[in-house]
Amino acid sequence: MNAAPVDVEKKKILVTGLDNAGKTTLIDLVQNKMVKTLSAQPTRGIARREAEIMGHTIAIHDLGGQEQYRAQYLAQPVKYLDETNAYIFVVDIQDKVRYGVAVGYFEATIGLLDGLGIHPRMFVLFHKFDHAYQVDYNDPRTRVREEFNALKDKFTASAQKYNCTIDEFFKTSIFEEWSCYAAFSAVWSSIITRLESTQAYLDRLAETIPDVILALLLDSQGNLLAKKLAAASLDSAVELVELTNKAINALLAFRSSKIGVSLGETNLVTVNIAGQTVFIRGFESSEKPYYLILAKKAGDDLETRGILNHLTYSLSVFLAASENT
Ligand SMILES: Nc1nc2c(ncn2[C@@H]2O[C@H](COP(=O)(O)OP(=O)(O)O)[C@@H](O)[C@H]2O)c(=O)[nH]1
Ligand SMILES: [Mg+2]
Repeated sequence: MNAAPVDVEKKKILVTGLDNAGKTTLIDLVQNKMVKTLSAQPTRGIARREAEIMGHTIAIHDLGGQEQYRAQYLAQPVKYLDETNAYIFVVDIQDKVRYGVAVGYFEATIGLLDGLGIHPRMFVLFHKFDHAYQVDYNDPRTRVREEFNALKDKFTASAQKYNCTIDEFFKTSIFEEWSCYAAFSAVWSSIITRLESTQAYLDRLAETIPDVILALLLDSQGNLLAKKLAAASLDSAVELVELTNKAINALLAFRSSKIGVSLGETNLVTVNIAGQTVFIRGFESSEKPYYLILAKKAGDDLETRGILNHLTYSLSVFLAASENT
């Protein structure tokens, strides 16, 4: 179904949504913290940036959502939509007045993609899921959750009109950075086959270790390549999200610290976060650096170090073996 990619190494992600949805802020966040930027070429109404993930060049096209630009894309669909591998639609969940306009724009774009025979992986981000909105969403006395679900149904129905399926919906907020990384991590995995198998491998590895709460695999840029969460062992999903967020931030801080630089690729640091011990272990595969983050309930550190050595060895062999797939 997908348009055959001319260059398998190159992938295109299209990010659209109304103006003020938060697209540029969101991409800036992910790009600055996570992705190795190759280029940024802002132009009027469209910003194209390139990033590199697992040997793939990923072009992120940020389509401005102002009315004048929307009309422009819709009039020249081939120019803007061609060869899209993943399509991200960003909705300002706090902008209730424009829910209808947003769905209309989404549907018009899906229609054009379908007309061109392009069927990308599709993601809808309910963005700005924070502050007062989040409070209302969690308050059963308001109707916010019902409104949210009704909006989600509208997107699903719009996609179905063109026999398209939305791969995943996300609630994102720049105030919960992890929510943004998780959404983009799902997008990367959907278009890079190697990441799907890496995820399955990490799942299998993590299942063999007792008491693992969290296992994350990141590349040297901090891109989340795979994640395994044992939600059941924590009190709430919120706690887990916080732990993950802190672990990633600890890694990013560590990487830019003096010790992080001098220890190089065979480093191991431990941090105590929210009653858990978080191990950050750097390793190499095919001369490229990776990080494995493991969170466990405090216990026998020596045993965990042994486990980490075993895990990173397995992962480095696996990553090297899957290099050319
Ligand atoms: N509350 C909240 N505001 C956000 C979030 N992301 C972006 N914004 C704000 O939304 C406004 C529009 O953002 P921008 O990225 O320019 O939107 P764009 O037109 O879609 O590119 C800015 O004032 C941002 O600071 C978020 O997650 N939560
Ligand atoms: Mg913008």
